[in-house]
Amino acid sequence: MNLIFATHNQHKVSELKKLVPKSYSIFSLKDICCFNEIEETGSTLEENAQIKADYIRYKFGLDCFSDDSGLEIDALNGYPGVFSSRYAGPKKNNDLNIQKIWAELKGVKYPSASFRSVFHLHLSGKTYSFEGRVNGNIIFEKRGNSGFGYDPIFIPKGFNKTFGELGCEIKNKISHRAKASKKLIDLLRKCRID
Ligand code: ITT
Repeated sequence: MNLIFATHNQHKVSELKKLVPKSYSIFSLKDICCFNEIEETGSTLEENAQIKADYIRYKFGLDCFSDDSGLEIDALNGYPGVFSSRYAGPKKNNDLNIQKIWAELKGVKYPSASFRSVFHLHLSGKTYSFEGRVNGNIIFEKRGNSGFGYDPIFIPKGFNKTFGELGCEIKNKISHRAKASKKLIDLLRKCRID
């Protein structure tokens, strides 16, 4: 089955390709020649996930799913959350985002946080939403080169290495995106689409 993933983020695409069974083919926005920036005007992950999936459904007439995700830090009242990609400004600079988080967390010992991912799916005239979450802690140095975004500063609960150090095989067993993907695949299977 072909699945259109309404994202421009190639890291998300490569994770999804490893997360879904081989019988599913994932196509990104680039693959369908959609290069438009979809404005994320929502105030929650749920709203932005819906905005991205709706854009493709109604502009291109295609079923698809989207993922809006973010890092929610308890000591920052859930920020950067929905602003995770552009926390330090609209240029979406990952290094600056991390620097800003460290500055705001100054003095907080081993801050707790979670990654949360919300998927929005359009399928045969119906819509569905799935959530995945992984809890952990933030560290004040970058460790590991695997993954993307905040992976080098996030240690998932039960581990002593960051997602950046653990690599995609372990991340894909426990991550927020892995949990949301599992719910997506379960639903597609229930609808007997595979
Ligand atoms: P699309 O909107 O095109 O999907 P995006 O990167 O802008 O791509 P989001 O709006 O969902 O995606 O922003 C999510 C940001 O949260 C992302 O850019 C990372 O900074 C961070 N993030 C989300 N999931 C992550 C993960 O698994 N590991 C590290 N950082 C992550």
